[in-house]
Amino acid sequence: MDSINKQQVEDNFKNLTSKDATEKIKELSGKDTSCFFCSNINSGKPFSVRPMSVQQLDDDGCFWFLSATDSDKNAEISSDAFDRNPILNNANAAILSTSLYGNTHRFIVAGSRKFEYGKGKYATTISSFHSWNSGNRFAYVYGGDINNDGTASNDLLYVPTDAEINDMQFKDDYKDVLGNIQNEAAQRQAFSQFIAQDKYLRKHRGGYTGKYAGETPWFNQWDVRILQDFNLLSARKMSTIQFSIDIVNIGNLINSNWGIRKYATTSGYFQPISVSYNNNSPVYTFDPSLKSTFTTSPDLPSRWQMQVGARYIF
Ligand SMILES: [Ca+2]
Repeated sequence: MDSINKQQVEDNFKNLTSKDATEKIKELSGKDTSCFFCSNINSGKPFSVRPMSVQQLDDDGCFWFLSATDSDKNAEISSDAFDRNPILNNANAAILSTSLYGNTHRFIVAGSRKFEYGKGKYATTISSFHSWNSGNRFAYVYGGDINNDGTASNDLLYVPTDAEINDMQFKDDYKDVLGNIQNEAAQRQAFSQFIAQDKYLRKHRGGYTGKYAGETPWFNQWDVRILQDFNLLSARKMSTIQFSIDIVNIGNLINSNWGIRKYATTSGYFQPISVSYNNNSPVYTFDPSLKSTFTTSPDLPSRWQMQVGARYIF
């Protein structure tokens, strides 16, 4: 549309300001119940628009989109763009980064073979499916609003050097999750050891972590299905009784250390260290019981499962 406006001579485009702009906005919004909200971001992406419904327009030309009914739409816009947007300074700046979603690599091996024997009376089918996946993305963020923008989950973590850790103030007599009192020295030492055990953090000491720069370890899953057919032959037709066994994540059945998933967090926002302010000075707390970035998930993807079945085919 902008290129058309530049070419044609009709009077259909005009820059308005102050009272004239307000009056025109009122005129337009009074005619229609919806409009398109345009975001002209500068990240190389096409011009984007979002349909919105105007609820009210005040005398200063301000639109009000809030509604008394709640469909979570307004909250979703706010949370995704702000609360769940790990940043260094300005959450409104559109900066391209690694996506939180999707695994970068996946390798799959699948196969199936049917064995027939007993002069057609029996058949055994063995199927195997094995996949290897790169890990899920997550962001290292503070547990606390260190940049004071009103959100305590969107501030990317700075990885201090040991000298800088010595200058950080930790909350004395902090009680960890196990109920033990941890003084400043214990938290400093544990935080330094935590950084040292993390492959990404120890490479970025003296700098900030990247948005969704964390990646959980690769994981694999091996599934097996066995079908046993008993063919019942008669003069008129053949019917089959079939028994099946499905074993999901059979590697974990063979060895409890196989087929497991490791996570830093299930939310995508890992907060290893917390921060609050005391007279404008940051005060940190680090739980020394946190000794490694990744823990084994206790959820079903880290377990083996079996299903048995039977069916009559005729
Ligand atoms: Ca913040």
